[in-house]
Amino acid sequence: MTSGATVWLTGLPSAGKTTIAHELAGRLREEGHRVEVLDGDEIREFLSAGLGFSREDRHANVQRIGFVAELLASNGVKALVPVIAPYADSREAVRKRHQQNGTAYLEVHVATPVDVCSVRDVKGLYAKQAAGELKGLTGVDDPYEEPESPDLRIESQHQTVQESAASVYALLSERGLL
Ligand code: GGZ
Repeated sequence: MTSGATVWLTGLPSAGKTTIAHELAGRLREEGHRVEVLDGDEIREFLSAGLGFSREDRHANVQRIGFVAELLASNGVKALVPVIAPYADSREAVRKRHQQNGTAYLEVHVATPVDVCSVRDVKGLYAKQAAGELKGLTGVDDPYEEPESPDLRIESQHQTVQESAASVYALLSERGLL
């Protein structure tokens, strides 16, 4: 069985987390790896249905996703997780759970600045927030605690999606996870 691992891509809305995860997933699948992308947006429809965006709900969401990712990773799957995960203690709890189970865990900070994210505004959330139709948008009027020592930091505004995905691929390779 090939090595499983969780790769958590944390960052602001529209930072590029999901796009990078799917690009990387494609490359890994082509090479025969088993891959699952646990996308925050999709997960919220099912596993985290009913949860909102309070600190408590975001924490619960991240713990649920972390639990599933660890199950997958411990069974040889590359679990790619493009989920905001704005609170450092929530992320640390997920990392700890992986460590306790001896499962590989990599934190990738997709560090696109908020001014770039708000121009991209893939889902129109920044515009809604600016228009007063949405409150508590991560990075604008809700906290995002930047990772202090991620395994990798990606400046997505300075490189292509392919280059960003390649840097995560290189990290997996360096760590002996491919
Ligand atoms: C952040 C929000 C919000 C607020 C809705 N703040 O880009 P999207 O739109 O499609 O995916 C985002 C998703 C964020 O869910 P996560 O599970 O990644 O977040 S967390 O880790 O904080 O639990 C975003 C959308 O939900 N969304 N309102 N106020 N993102």
